[in-house]
Amino acid sequence: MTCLEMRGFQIWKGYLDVATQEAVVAVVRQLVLAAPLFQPDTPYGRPMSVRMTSAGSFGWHSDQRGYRYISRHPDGMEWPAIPKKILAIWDRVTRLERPPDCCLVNWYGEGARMGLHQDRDEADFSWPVVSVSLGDDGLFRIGNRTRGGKTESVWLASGDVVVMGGDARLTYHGIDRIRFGSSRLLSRGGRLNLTLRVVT
Ligand code: MD6
Ligand code: FE
Repeated sequence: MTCLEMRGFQIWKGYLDVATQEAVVAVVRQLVLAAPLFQPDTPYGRPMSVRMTSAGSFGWHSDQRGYRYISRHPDGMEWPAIPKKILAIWDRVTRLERPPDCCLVNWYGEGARMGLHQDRDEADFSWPVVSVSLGDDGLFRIGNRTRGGKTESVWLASGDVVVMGGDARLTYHGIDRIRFGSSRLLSRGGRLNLTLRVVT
């Protein structure tokens, strides 16, 4: 297996084999039945193009009141537990004793994107964030620790795992676009990205 290193991000190409990708998609389908995808507004009042939900003790949310973690789905139900199959990926790639307490699920349909952002709503930036890509390819852009400056991009394919830790933990990053229909993993197309975080 090859690991690219880009600006401190570890990019594990092909980390999950197809059978594991299919098994993870199956548990994400169950998760989405328990905690439906929703389309949050940015604090600036515009809907995000990505649809999302979460598992774990905390779920990520955004609305007029800002970006934050909340302990229940916006519809009122508890977030489902993080599936063991997904926790196993965190264990294997980080070898940390502590499990994550949030798995954010992002679904990108045709035309969806995610602007350059920092992940900084967590309490302790010494814990890494791990992301798992499933389905269509996504163009991942990596910038700097402050806004602006030169960036570098890499296509993330289904089964790729990214670890953002250490000096890269507060680096700006985003998804410029997806190649809709490039993968056959998800029956209706699109891209799933799971990010595992330690929140508290
Ligand atoms: C995405 N990923 O791949 C968006 N965040 O759809 C992220 O925002 C991300 O890939 C933290 C760590 C790794 C990531
Ligand atoms: Fe992020």
